[in-house]
Amino acid sequence: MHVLILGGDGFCGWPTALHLSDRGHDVTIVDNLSRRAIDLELEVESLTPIRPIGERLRVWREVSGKEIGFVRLDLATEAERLTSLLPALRPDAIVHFAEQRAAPYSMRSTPSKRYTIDNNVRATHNVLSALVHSGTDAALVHLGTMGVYGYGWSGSAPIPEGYLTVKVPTPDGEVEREILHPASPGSVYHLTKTLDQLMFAFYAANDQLRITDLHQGIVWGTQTAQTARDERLINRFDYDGDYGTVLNRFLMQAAVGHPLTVHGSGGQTRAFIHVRDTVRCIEIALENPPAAGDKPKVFNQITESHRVRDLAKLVSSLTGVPVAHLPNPRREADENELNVRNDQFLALGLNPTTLDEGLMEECREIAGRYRHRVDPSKIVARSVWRAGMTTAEDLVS
Ligand code: NAD
Ligand code: USQ
Repeated sequence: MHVLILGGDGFCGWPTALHLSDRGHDVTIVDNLSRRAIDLELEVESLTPIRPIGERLRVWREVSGKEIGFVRLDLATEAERLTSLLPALRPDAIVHFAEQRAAPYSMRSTPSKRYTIDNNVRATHNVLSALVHSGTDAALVHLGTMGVYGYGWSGSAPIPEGYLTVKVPTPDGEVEREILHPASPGSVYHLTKTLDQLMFAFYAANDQLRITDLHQGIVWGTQTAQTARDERLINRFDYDGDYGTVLNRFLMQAAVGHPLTVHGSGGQTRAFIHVRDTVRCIEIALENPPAAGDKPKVFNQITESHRVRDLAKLVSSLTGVPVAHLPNPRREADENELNVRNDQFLALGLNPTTLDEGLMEECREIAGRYRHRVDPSKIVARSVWRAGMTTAEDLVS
């Protein structure tokens, strides 16, 4: 297959591009390198020393003998260029990672809220309209989020894979309808993913586009078999308060001896997946596209669910670093249950990497090895969901 990887310079996109190339697919990355620009804006760097995209691609050619193409293009602002690129490249499939993906960054300021909406909604819509207007028959796989379902539902009813069957009262009784699970976004970033879902439903129905939406949990880990082949292929590891995700942050904090930054009680339950399973799930999704005319196929791309405080206890017990309960900078339920269905990927052959297998390897090989690169001033989360919320820094200042 010829696969376009939109956002292929990022944390999930880069290892996916290498994995698919290694499996014999012809891969082209499309990215505007905005994530690298945001690092400069935030004055922070990946914990791991990521190399410029040109060097990454040269090294991959050196170690694998395989070529990955690269097009620098902004999906949100260069719609016409994208529409002419598709017939020129003739992809069989497109994987769409290219969005601003940090919830705290999306809540940081009014400009960052606007940027997140403008970038994500326009990028997704431009991809859909370019497929239609260029007459390109490529299956689209999009990286969505578990956060579209939200975490505020009471009780422990399982979260289905995208759709719910509900009974709707009629004058004569009731009828059954299949609907998208109600959306309950917890940040402007998550809001953009709920808007993406509606765009997918529309374009699948109106233009028979073949779309798969992967509702992915929090990704942890760093390396895959391919990114580990040369240090210059190393994957990104975000650790700062905006882009760092919770488990990787705890691993980095343990490596530098910083108390583990649990927000509030740590009763938030979230779904997780190792980056090695992310790349495998994407391959499975590419092999199993919906048919033209089908509604978008939704998979819950997760392997385990955990409470934040339990993860902190686990990392603390492995490393001896204490746990700190900080004021929560976000507006979110302090405690929630989470029971997620993920039957489809398991049935299609996913063999998950569990926390028990991967955690210590991550601590030693990545967090420990690169701890000298941590800027301690970037560890505590500063972006707040509403003006006036207390942060950890208010307590010490
Ligand atoms: P990332 O920020 O590391 O990568 C995103 C890439 O997209 C970057 O290289 C960026 O430069 C590029 N990009 C952004 N806007 C673009 C635009 N307008 N045009 C071209 N390129 C653009 O993010 P990630 O962690 O790799 O996440 C990838 C996708 O997976 C996102 O859509 C995210 O919402 C989703 N996801 C991530 C996680 C996670 O824990 N990292 C979990 C669930 C879902
Ligand atoms: N948290 C802490 N301490 C920290 C960091 C986070 O307690 O130092 C808590 C947060 O308050 C939250 C939970 O951990 O309750 C998860 O936070 P996160 O930053 O790890 O994850 P989130 O903001 O939800 O976003 C990440 C990715 C996003 C993806 C999402 C999947 O950045 O792209 O969509 O995970 S999900 O959470 O399933 O919606």
